[in-house]
Amino acid sequence: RMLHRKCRSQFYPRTNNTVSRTFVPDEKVPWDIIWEEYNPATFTASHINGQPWADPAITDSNFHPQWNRIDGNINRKSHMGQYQIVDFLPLNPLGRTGLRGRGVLGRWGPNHAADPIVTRWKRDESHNVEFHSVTKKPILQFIAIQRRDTGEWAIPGGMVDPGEMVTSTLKREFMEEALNILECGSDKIEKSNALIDKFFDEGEDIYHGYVDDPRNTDNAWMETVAMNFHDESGTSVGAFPLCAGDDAVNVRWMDISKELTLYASHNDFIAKVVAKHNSHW
Ligand code: RP5
Ligand code: MG
Ligand code: MG
Repeated sequence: RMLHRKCRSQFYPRTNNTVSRTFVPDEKVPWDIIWEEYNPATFTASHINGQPWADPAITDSNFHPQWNRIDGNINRKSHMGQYQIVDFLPLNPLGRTGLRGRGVLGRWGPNHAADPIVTRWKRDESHNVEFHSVTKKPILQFIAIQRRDTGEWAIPGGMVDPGEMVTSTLKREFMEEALNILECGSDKIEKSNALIDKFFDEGEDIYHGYVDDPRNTDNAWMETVAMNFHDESGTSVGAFPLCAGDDAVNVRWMDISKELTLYASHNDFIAKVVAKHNSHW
């Protein structure tokens, strides 16, 4: 069973260390372990109030969420199966996080994202694939962005808009965060629309489920669909100029190995891509 860790750090992110989580030891994470005195603080960031992407307060008399369902065009189903509702609030399927409320997340319950993992082989100046000196395996690279919120490197993922197809989110978030068409849109990319469409049509499923995101709480959590888009020859998207945009402050091709320390549980998704390609780790 998966054990979440990044959502049990001492302070809740983006609060200048003003919001503390109750310390939850590993063995007390599962809800079925009885912990009578467990009474964490409740925190929902005030800036999410009234945002079009956020749910109303749980006490709002006009709010009638359909838990565990497709609710209008909002997907309130979890990849992890049915989640419980306790005292009118969804319960994090992985267990305790030391904080109630929604934190900075918009939705009560699952918040759905998509993660495009764009890869190519690492090559030398003569365009030959590079092999690792110890493992003798070819080295894979993926497009990583540096997140504005925590400064950590991550897959350029983002939230699925209401009613949006996940396949569209994967492509849209990649274009926004790694290619920044609006500000850096080069000729090369503009002339490559059909190529980009085709590239994003041929993804491989990597993971769908819970993300160990530092923003998770007892009542709101991140889930994702991660897909791998691989440029085998390194001549299509693998040769595009990169430009950080939206919530990314930096973007680059990153060599893949087990030394990576990425945001949330992104390392685990990258490890699955490595297994598919039998590349260096
Ligand atoms: C992570 O947060 C997901 O895996 C995805 O990469 C990301 C989506 O949130 P934003 O980038 O929109 O903040 O949990
Ligand atoms: Mg984004
Ligand atoms: Mg993002």
